[in-house]
Amino acid sequence: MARHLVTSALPYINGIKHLGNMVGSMLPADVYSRYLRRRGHDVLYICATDEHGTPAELAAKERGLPVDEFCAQAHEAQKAVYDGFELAFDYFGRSSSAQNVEITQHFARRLNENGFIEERAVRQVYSPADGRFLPDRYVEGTCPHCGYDKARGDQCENCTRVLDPTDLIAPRSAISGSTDLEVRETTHLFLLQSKLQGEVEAWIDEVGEDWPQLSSSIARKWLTEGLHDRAITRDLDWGVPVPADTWPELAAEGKVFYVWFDAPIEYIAGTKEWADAAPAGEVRDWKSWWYEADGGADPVRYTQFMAKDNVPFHTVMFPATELGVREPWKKVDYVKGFNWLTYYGGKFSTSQKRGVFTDHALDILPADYWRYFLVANAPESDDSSFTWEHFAATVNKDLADTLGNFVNRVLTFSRKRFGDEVPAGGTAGPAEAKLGEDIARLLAEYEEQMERLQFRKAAAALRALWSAGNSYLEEKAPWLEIKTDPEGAALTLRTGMNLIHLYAVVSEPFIPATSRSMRSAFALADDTAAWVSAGQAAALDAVPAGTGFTVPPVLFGKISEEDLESYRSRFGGGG
Ligand code: B3M
Ligand code: ZN
Repeated sequence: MARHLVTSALPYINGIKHLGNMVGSMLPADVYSRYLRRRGHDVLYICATDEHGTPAELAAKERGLPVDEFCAQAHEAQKAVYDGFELAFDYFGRSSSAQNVEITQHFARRLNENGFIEERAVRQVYSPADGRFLPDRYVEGTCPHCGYDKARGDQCENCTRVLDPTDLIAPRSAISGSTDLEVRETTHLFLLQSKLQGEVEAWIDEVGEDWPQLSSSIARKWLTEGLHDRAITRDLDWGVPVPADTWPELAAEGKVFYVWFDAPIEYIAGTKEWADAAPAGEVRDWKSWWYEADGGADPVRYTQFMAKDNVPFHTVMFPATELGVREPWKKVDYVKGFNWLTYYGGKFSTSQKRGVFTDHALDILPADYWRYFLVANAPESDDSSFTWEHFAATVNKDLADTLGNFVNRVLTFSRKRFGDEVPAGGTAGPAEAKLGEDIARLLAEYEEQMERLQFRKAAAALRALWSAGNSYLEEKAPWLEIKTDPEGAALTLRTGMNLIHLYAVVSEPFIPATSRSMRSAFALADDTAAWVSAGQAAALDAVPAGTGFTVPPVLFGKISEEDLESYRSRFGGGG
């Protein structure tokens, strides 16, 4: 048993996320966390809404709400969707929390004491029409690298390059659209990342070795281009204030930290929020997860999940911050980066409202349909494309036919012929022995791929486990066996029920609700948390003869041509 800290990139507060966001961060983190918990590890999965910065201010403005009120509402709205997806966070915090203010300010003070922060006068985009500076997303224009014409002042969504507002070609105000922009001088805090380049490189040499190619290549590319000193404050009303004890003038001017400075610190602060929210009598030691004691406490393995545009911040910039603080804060051990999920080959886009949003997805179908499809098709080695046709084909074949139908056939037929208890009789023969071997091998494969965080391959192994049951059932054909050898049919069905019980245990990380429904078909003592070893699985005897059972409602409905038509017309598709 080990201690596993898991975090997924913090979803911005500005709007409900689309399926691409879900599959590139929170969902695989949840599948992984659930798997580790089932294997008996001590797991802490922390996530939060990322509430500062220009996206929050702009979204609040669009709704006509004060930004704090907007964030409180939007946090609840996102949380409701994640509950709907059954994301089992240990804590879902808020980067605007008091805990994050405290720890972010502490980090800044320490970086300053250690000589990694400097005040610099900078030239910034100012909009006379809006009467304010326009940091980050308050400016839009054409990307100087790829020519994308809706690039934002902080980053180009198209080529993922990090930008400065003054880099944009043909800039315009995102507030008023004004193109009458000038450049004025103002003072900001700079994080002297250039001084930390060598240390970050040495750290990546040490830990980056077994990261997926996507994460390590992005980190390397970034380091090769050189770590530049970056402004970590902004002229905004909303954010973590610059601490007045250290920078009285900047604090008086109302400067706040840049959102990308405080957001990763929220992983730590979210853990403190979790501890502070402990029910009476329960002690939660947040620091033991983050602050590396000199021996003693069990080591923590820290895994982060994110889409590729977030990788530079997590592999280079946040580690630079942590290193510069000169305190033993836990740094990431494994960075699981994802490519893009596209919508019919094009971009899913929150700002352009294209594709399927997570709340709408749940309006149409329960979470398990989405969880399975998305993780089985996670954009791991390459971008992958969402189409309604692919989604329907996968649901119908894997979930409805292979898993759902198996469960239903076995239980319905057994009840019809043998009543409400698992039937007794028959002696396991070569077919059961072969099934046991197949199951043990596929389960080992599934475990290996989960340990390696290869989600597509893990899903394929899970699917193969489900298929093995179908092959067995087809081969034994209990509906024929019953005519000549009722004992043999009883054995076949009992074996099938044991497979259903096994599926309930091992499928839980992917399809938790369906797992509960499969598991609760059997009147067994509550052992739902227990994993199954390959040996136990091969024995197929966890559900003994005489156990009462019920037939659960159909696990997965099929998606019809008609449904498909309606999804395509509601969400657009093919075009
Ligand atoms: N909120 C970016 C995003 O939503 C950002 C991640 C922060 S992780 C510390 O893509
Ligand atoms: Zn670009």
